[in-house]
Amino acid sequence: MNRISNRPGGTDLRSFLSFLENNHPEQVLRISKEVDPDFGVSGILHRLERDGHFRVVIFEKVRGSGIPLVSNMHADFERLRLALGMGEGDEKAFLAEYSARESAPLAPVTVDDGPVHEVVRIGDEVDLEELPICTYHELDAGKYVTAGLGLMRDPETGIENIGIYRHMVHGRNELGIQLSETAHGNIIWQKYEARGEPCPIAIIIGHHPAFFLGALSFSPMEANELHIAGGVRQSPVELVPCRTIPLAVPADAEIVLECEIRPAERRPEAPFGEYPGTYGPQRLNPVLEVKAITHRRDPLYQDAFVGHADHLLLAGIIRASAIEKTVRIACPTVTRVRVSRAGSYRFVCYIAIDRKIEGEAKQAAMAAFVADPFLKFAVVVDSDVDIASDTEVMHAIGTRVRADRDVFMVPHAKGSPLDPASYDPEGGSHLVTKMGIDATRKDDYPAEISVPGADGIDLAEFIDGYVGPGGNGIS
Ligand SMILES: Cc1cc2nc3c(=O)[nH]c(=O)nc-3n(C[C@H](O)[C@H](O)[C@H](O)COP(=O)(O)O)c2cc1C
Ligand SMILES: [Mn+2]
Repeated sequence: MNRISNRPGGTDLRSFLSFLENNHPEQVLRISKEVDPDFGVSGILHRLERDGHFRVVIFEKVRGSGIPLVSNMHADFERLRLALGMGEGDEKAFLAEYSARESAPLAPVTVDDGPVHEVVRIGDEVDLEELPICTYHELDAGKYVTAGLGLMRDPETGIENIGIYRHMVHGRNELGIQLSETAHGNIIWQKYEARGEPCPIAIIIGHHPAFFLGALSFSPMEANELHIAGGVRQSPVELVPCRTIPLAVPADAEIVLECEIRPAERRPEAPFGEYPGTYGPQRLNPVLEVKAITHRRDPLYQDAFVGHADHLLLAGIIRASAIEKTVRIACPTVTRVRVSRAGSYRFVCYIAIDRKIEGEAKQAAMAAFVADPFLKFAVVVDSDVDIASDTEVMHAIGTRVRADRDVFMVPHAKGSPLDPASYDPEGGSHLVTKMGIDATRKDDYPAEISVPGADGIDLAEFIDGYVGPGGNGIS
């Protein structure tokens, strides 16, 4: 494990970007030509992704705004690893480091002033049009803020909560919000709603990827994601009090929108292109009034390319950490857990176990479902199966599963309201059917083929210039 000593990547967005530009320039792409916020930004990101490029992209000039746009920050695993200050390590090492930091939260400290208050615009001075907010997919209902970290406080417990919730732009000082039934943010908002009171929410835009990783931690309602973000970036978050709402926000953010969710008001929101690769359906969703915009003198606006690597990888890595912790409690012989890219980092999870007794595999699958409501397929394999390989997992399913014995289903379970195969995808139902698959070898599994002595053969003795694995094996 590689711990940060002097935090070369800094603790805010701009310091991480300069760290990348100075030390890992291959990670950054600057586009200076003017780009259209409507499909222009997403068009370039989409083409880059299709060509296998996952750099963070700085759009220096987005039409209609004087503020640069930082996009695609979380689309590449190596960047997320660098964000934790890890010079090397695979996904398994990254998850171990992330989980350790998640379990060591740091309380924030309050400061009087900070860069995020260099410019303060209140009331009539608020104009969202100043920001380079984009339209991404063809049928999207409008422009969307896609990487705002929504900070709220539970009115009963006083505990702060953070999540990213998408915000459709309704007007110069009005936004929509989609609070999934599965999000804590939804429960908190409902508490204000039941009292008929406005729900204060500060939308934090532009921060260090380690802050994002901590703020999005998959943790119980009682956990405060501000503390976890401090733990994950290994430095306490400095908070400055908002000017118009009773919340305090990270002093080193780029931009903050101080908002209130108006009680009882609803407006049509979406369709919006979402992570399953389909549009989330239109719903009657709450409306936010933006009471103030505060930002740095030369702010950076950050977005996330929803439904693409940027969004999928960030959310997926965090989910794997939560699933692994829960599965380990339920099944001590677990050797590895992976949320697969093939399942949009949400729907499909592979679990490798060193099976000792019957029933362990199903126990592990059930634990995975308990940990993550979005998960729909949990596949459990033996520990000699490399779960980094979808091919090896499919081989285990193909050869070791007898469906009537090894598959179980959980109908009417809580899943993602964006699941295109839910009980009512058009209506945005979050009820789904989950499937657990025990693809481990059973006790009656026949002997597997092997060639005696193969491991001891030195191929160079037989083949001139043999160079071993990789390439075509012959120089
Ligand atoms: C780019 C991105 C966009 C997201 N959009 C939404 C959204 O619109 N609504 C939502 O409820 N969750 C969304 N999520 C997931 C939540 O942010 C995530 O589950 C978070 O941990 C929820 O926090 P909470 O349970 O504390 O409210 C998004 C995540 C990412 C990374
Ligand atoms: Mn939470």
